[in-house]
Amino acid sequence: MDDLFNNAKEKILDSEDVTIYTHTDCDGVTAGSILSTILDRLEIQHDVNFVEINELEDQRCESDLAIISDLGAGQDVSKIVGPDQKMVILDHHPPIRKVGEDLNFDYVEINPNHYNLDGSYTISGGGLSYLLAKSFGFYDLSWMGILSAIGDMQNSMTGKLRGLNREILADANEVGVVNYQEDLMLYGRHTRPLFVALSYFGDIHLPLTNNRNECIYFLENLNIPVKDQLGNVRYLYDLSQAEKGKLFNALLKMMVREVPNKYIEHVPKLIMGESYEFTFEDPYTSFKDASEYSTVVNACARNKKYNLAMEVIKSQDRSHIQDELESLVKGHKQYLAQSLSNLSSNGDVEILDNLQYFNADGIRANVVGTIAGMLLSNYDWQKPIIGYTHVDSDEPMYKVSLRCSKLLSYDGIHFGHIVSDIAAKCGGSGGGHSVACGAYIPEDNMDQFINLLNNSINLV
Ligand SMILES: [Mn+2]
Repeated sequence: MDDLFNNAKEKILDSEDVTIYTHTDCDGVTAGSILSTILDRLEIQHDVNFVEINELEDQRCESDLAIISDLGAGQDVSKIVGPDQKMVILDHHPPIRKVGEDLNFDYVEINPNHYNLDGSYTISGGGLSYLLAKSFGFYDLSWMGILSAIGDMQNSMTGKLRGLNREILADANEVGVVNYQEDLMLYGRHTRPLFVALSYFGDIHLPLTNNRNECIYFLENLNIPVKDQLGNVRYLYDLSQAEKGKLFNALLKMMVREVPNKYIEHVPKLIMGESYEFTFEDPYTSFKDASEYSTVVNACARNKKYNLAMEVIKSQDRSHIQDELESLVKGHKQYLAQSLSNLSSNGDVEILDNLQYFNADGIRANVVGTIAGMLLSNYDWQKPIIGYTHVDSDEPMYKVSLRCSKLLSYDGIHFGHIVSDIAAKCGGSGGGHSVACGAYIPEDNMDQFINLLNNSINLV
């Protein structure tokens, strides 16, 4: 792939102005931020456009060069530029074009799937954008490659980054922008009190789930103080290795009791993994830990504040956007909590033999997946859960989001593949990760989709 990156580099150096088209999720926004930073440093004029997958084909570029990131592999890009213009495609999704396929213009397409590398777990759109930055010697941007990988859940199978992501991590570690360590996989390392983080922990329902008092009692029993000597509440970040070890053993014991035998060997992977921290950020902020940082980017992106998200990533000094950012993140959390409680109080989750589902109309399509994930521990974690909601389209269409426990994927089920097959049978399209994926399904075929999905898996 080195040759391809050099080819892309030449195309950039040959251009007076560039238009970037990037996806609207955390990976896409981060990829756009990396590309924009490269062009800033080269003093090349450029625009960044954030586009949904179904909007890409309609884009028309006026610049010398179009760069498409975290998108493009699965779309017809032939009308975006004309014969006198050039194109660079940096995408990790399954490609529809073969290597070297002729288009009407000069282009280079870089896609790990062309080299038998699985784009879901080995490199993200932002990772590819970083490798391009690296060809200019901009190693300091490697931390953004890590942020995009985590935002894209590239670590979801093993709890660790692997493949080309690992090489980006090595760069980031070497230039001193990212530290990583074996750690407990509790979300909120720097921003959630430990007992709160514990109450949200896990793919599976535990005695601790949504029960803060039980969590405090559990920690006290382990001699892990909930507050320090000054009376400040403690975070996972504050724990000693010995305390983390005790917590690991206790969680392991508790979780093993809760899962069927076939899952037991996989339980440690739910509890332990790798954490990634940005060395230049302050502790106890939303920006220190990569997964917490990705939540901030997602909160911006899902409220269509793409430029704000890009500013967060590109500028170290956030004082001028601090207030806007805080209220946005707070509003986003409130929206999620409100949507969740509306659904729960209406008892709107239907439970089938192998599947549970809810109609999410009234909830914004781009947070239905998040909501589904949050609902999972309240219902049956042993079955996947899907939510669906109407989206704007020529014909009446649902967007479907699926989430399931990692234990199901460790046991060999890949819902991204299953959903992709079934969506195609129902006149729609879909795909994604083993534990988090989605589809677009014509309204009239939604019942068929649910039935086929329910029948295609046998979890008992
Ligand atoms: Mn991506």
